Amino acid sequence: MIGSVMVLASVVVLVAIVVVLAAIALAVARRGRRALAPPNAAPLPDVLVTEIAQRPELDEEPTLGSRLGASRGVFDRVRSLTTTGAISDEQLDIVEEVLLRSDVGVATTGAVLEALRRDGAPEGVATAVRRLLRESLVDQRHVTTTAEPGRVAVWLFVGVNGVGKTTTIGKLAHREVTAGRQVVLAAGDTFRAAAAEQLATWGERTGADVVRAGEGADPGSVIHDALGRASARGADLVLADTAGRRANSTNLLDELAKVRRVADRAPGQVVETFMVLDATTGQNALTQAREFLAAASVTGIVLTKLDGTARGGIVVAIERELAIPVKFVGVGEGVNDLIPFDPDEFVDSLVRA
Ligand SMILES: Nc1nc2c(ncn2[C@@H]2O[C@H](COP(=O)(O)OP(=O)(O)O)[C@@H](O)[C@H]2O)c(=O)[nH]1
Ligand SMILES: [Mg+2]
Repeated sequence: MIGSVMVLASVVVLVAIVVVLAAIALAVARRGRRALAPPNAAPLPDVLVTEIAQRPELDEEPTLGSRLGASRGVFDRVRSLTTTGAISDEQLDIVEEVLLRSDVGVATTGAVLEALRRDGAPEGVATAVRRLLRESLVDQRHVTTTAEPGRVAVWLFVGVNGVGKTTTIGKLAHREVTAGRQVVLAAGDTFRAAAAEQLATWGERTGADVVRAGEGADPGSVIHDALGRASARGADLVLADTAGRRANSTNLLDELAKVRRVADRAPGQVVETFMVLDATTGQNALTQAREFLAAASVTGIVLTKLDGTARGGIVVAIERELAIPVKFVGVGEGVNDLIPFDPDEFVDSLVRA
């Protein structure tokens, strides 16, 4: 008995000695490494002057939250409601006013208020509003980039003058070229020469081919030529611009339908028709959209100028009332200022504390 205790004690002592020795060895090794470290470099001068002859292009990717400041501001009062559980009439009034000011529309506002009256806000008012707005947005917003084998995918852009069609095409060209696709831009807005010039500039900036014709040329033939070129060069995608107005009695919507038929004929295949809407026009954007929807089979909305409006809630109104997904949002005039729309990020940007 005593013997085994002594054996155990000596084992413990031995282990302790080994641990102490290992610690000492480690400390010595560390000091040795420190000693080997190079001496400090020469001290930096107080002022470092670097001359940049040309400013490098900043490839900054904006986030939705960083550009939605004005729209988020509208929700300040909702965010400051800290109540949980039953909601007072005054609080419901605040929610109503905020939602209407943000332009989510009468229908969505009514639905949110009804749900709050019925269920209260067990998780807090702001969180409940966030959830209810998110539920008003669609989940499916896939963007198709490929056509059937042997055909060239076409994205057609429609919308009234000045909403941002050409700029959006430029930004998307950059995006797609960066993703490794070969892109051809079709200057289908032949209403005035400047429109084709603008597209040509985007082509130069982004490395996309541009097919254009003179002022007043038939837009259908420009699209046709662009498809021919894309097909001959084995390009992946044609981005087709269109005019947002007509000089004479020719009906704009009839012309769009014709352009679409040309674009969808082999070797082309229209895989996306983007209706471009200007967020700063608020509910007017919805009225415009309804007119176009009848003529063009729109597959997605691009909502531009979200950076310049407090009415960001228009996204909700659009999706609820048109049942067409917002696929991209424009948040500035730069080449990177286009973001694939993410509904969770969007409602967080507005309502989350
Ligand atoms: N702030 C801001 N301006 C934009 C955005 N998209 C387009 N624009 C500007 O809106 C104006 C009209 O755009 P443009 O592409 O020519 O419109 P189009 O007539 O539909 O082709 C231009 O000055 C663009 O720079 C955006 O997302 N944010
Ligand atoms: Mg244009």
